[in-house]
Amino acid sequence: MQETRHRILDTIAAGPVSGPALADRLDVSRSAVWKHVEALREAGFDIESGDAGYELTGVPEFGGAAVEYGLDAPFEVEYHESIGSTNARARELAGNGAADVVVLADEQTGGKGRLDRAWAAPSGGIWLSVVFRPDVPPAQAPIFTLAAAVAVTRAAREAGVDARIKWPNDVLVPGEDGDRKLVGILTEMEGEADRVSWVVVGIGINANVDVADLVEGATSLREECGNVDRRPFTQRVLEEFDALRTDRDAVLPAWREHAATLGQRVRVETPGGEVVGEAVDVEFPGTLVVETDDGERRRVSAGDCEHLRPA
Ligand code: BT5
Repeated sequence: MQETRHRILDTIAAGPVSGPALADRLDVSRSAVWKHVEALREAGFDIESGDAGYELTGVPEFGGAAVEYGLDAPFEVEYHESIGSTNARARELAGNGAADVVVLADEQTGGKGRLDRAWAAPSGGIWLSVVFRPDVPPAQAPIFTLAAAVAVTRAAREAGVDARIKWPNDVLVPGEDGDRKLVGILTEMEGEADRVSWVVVGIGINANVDVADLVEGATSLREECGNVDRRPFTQRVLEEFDALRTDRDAVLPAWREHAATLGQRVRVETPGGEVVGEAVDVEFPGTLVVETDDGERRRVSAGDCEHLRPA
């Protein structure tokens, strides 16, 4: 959000302040104050103007300005009520040089999973993509997928949901008839051999949506704990992700703590064939270590992972 608008909100959140006093404090003209207030009202902020001046009485439920307001992370948020895919838009922004921008949508009409699979994204979800430019080699990019999984898992657990991470990119909720998928993550990037140019981490959270509007095997926050307040939930995810993308040593310990995959018998479909065995660890930057039945330790850096019943 524009700096002046942010400061206006902060100032009038604490109580009414007159237009001239605001203009004075922010060192802008009175008509500029009026224009900013009008723009904020249009963005959904409730701003009353009484005898004592302007006062903030309500923050919009969801949207770009709503998520930016009070966000303790350096992201600008571009909001769309409906968009094809937030990842596609984020890639476009990344190509134009954007950094630390979040594309957020209420609904996606062409959401994408990995390998061009479709991602169901009806209205009421939290569909977002973070564009950033980390100073790391491309081979380390998987750490950001794991960081995103940790960030959402923490937010979901704080909301009271028994969320766990399935390697490499899902957040699940265990149920009587098996695990159900709450969140999917799609990381895309562009770079040279030694350095990433940009990374887009797409996070799809089935928030306030009916499971009937998703796919078989999916669940939602609404289903697990009732509707959530999407604004603070999204802020929580972005703040956690921001902390972890810079403190990369903290990612694996947190990931292990919430992992559903470790200790499980798994089958991983990798580009180089199938690996079956017990998932025993995860290593930087996101490599799964699988101990096969003949005692060999195989390291898998990408693939589709299935949790099997014990042999
Ligand atoms: C993923 O792929 O799980 C990555 C999903 C990433 C979605 C986000 S939303 C914001 C951003 N913008 C985008 O366009 N994408 C990202 P994968 O591991 O390939 O899993 C895809 C599979 O999950 C599908 O084939 C379905 O079986 C299943 N699926 C589809 N929609 C789902 C949903 N809403 N909830 C749970 N499972 C779903």
